[in-house]
Amino acid sequence: MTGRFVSPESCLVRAVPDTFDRCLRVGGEAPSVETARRQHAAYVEALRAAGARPVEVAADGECPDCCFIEDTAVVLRGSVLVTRPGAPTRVAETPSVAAALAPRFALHRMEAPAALDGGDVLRAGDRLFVGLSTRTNEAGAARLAELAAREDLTVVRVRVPHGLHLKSLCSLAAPGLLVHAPGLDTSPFRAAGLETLAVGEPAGANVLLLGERVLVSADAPRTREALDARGVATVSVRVTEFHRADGALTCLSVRLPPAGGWVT
Ligand code: CIR
Repeated sequence: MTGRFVSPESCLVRAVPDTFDRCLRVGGEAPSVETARRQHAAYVEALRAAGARPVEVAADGECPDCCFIEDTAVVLRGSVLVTRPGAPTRVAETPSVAAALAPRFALHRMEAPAALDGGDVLRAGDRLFVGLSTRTNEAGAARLAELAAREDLTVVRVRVPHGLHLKSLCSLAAPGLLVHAPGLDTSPFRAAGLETLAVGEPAGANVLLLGERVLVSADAPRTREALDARGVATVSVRVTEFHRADGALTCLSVRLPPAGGWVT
């Protein structure tokens, strides 16, 4: 493995728009904009407390899902792929994210018919696991693989059997430990040397590893206990309004590594 796992140097977050209650979601009750803003502020504070200096991109009311900024950008090493999100209503989110990244990273683009959401890309060392989902297609995965190869990163395709994104179903709780929802085929991850831990709580499969600590949704107390029992330092964060919008912890930020390191 080249490069080492590090704490993010900084991260991009995007404010919750006034239109957030019109976000895409499979069903259930619409999120409250006001509560979402309070929870977002606490999430940003948790990032700050973990040392991952948050930088905010302004909200865009024309894009109700814009706070799910992870879906718009995938960090490689010195460059970033600005995605073409798989939901048509989310495509307009990317220009302002690209503008925020441009001073620091070389940017790559993605053209139709390729589509990819950052929530479908899980970084583990030199590997990028990419979920083929309702949002990410083979052309999107192929574009990612082409760019990744230029930076000595390997792309491993994984079928997303249900749910929105690959990272709705799994995420890293430590550099070598994958937490995952039951029903996900973990063989590609085990083949890459990752240990796997099934967690029953749907909100538990998406945790956010930030250096020495891991953010866990307050809706996943048993997952937190299981991680604490393994000596993982967890921090509970309440993101109920983002769960209502089919989102979770990783999707609310793009983590930016210092040179030579990788982050989740
Ligand atoms: C969507 O359907 O696109 C948003 N409502 C949720 C996106 C969540 N993103 C993520 O998990 N990476």
